[in-house]
Amino acid sequence: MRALDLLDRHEARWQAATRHPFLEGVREGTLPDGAFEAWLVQDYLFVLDGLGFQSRLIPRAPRTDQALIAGGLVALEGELSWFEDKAKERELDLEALRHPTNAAYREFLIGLETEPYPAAITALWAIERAYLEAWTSARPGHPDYREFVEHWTTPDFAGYVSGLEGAAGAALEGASGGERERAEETFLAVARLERDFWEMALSSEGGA
Ligand code: MP5
Repeated sequence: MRALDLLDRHEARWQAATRHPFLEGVREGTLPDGAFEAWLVQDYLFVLDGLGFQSRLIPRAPRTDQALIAGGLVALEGELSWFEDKAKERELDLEALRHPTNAAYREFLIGLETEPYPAAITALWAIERAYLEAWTSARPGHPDYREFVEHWTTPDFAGYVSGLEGAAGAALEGASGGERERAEETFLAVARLERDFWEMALSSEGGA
């Protein structure tokens, strides 16, 4: 099973994760008041949780994948500072509570630590690929949000996602049947959590 096969096998659920009225609102500038701010604050907290997940993945990754994941980790740390700047510009308080949807995503990330490596790297690829596709669908983005659209659609970011695709593909190639099943389940969980994250933001209950 290649990582890309998962996208074909679960096309409808992947679409729901990466095409959403929230993203149309980003493109058209028609988001309800507070929705973008709710997303921004919650996503900052998500990235903090991602930093933990990704740092714990490095020691158990094969040597061939460690530089890729470590590079992603450094980028995540830079992204946190970027979020802090953006929050300041918009006068948003990042000391918010996690919305239950975000808390569920955090629990999922923590649970990945006990999943086999092929499932964990498939999940990381799916998380990043979801954002690449989602923000691409919002291109070029309303001027109020354009820099966010650009952030997750750069050639560098697309290159990182394809590096993860290669790593996930190689891990799945050598995986047992049981490990592949776990990878497919984690992929589906990412699709569901990503869709729920947009729903959370659009309902503006993100705690901003
Ligand atoms: C990403 C994110 C992308 N920031 N938020 C969610 C809910 N899903 C995926 O991850 P990164 O590490 O910010 O590129």
